[in-house]
Amino acid sequence: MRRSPSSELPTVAAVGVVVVVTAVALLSTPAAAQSVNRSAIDDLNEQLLYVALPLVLFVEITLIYALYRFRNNDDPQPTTKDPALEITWTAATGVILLFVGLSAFFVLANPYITPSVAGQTDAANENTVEVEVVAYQWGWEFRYQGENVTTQSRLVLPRDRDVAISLVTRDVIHSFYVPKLGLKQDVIPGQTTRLRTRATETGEYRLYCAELCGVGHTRMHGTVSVVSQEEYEEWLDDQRAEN
Ligand SMILES: [Cu+2]
Repeated sequence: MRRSPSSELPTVAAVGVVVVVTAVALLSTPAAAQSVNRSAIDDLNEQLLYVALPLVLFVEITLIYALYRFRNNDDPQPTTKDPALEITWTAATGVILLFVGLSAFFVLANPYITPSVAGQTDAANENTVEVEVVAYQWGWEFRYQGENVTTQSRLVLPRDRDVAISLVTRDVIHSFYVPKLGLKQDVIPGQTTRLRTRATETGEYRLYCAELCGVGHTRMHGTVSVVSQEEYEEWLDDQRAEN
């Protein structure tokens, strides 16, 4: 007995989705994140990918199958009313949107992603490294609070310690952007904006200005070096000796 096209369609689409999702899951190896900020953002991306991928595949496979299966259909019939089906797809869409909204909300509410959530005093404890970043046309200055150390272009941070960064500008709007550490914050004239992080991997990370700020904008970059606690203290001593 020949099966009707309508019963073949979901089966073909579902099998295709399972095969492709399994292949992607097996091939992808998650890389370690370089900071708690980056980790929160990567985890969200991954969660949303696992929701989005099956949906995209289901729709595409269904479309391709329907194009092929009904390619010689000279007598198309209008679809019949099916309230149960309509309620199902409306509710399913609602559940997916709720999941996406809640996932994003919990990442935004993370005090490392939105430092103002925790309040300024809550963010700083005695073990927190506090740095003031001064942005200007066209460079970056870093002032280590309580250490009497100021540097240009190069921000050195200890690994596995909380860092509270306050940002001000001498002139126009700039934006402090370190993609590998998941950090991005506008620096606005007349305001102090904030960032909070804890780097978890040592290394050299590129810092960019992400706000077009004049003819020297493309030169407005720097380095963020994440080092061990011992190296950090040695570095601070060297800087004080140089001053
Ligand atoms: Cu700039």
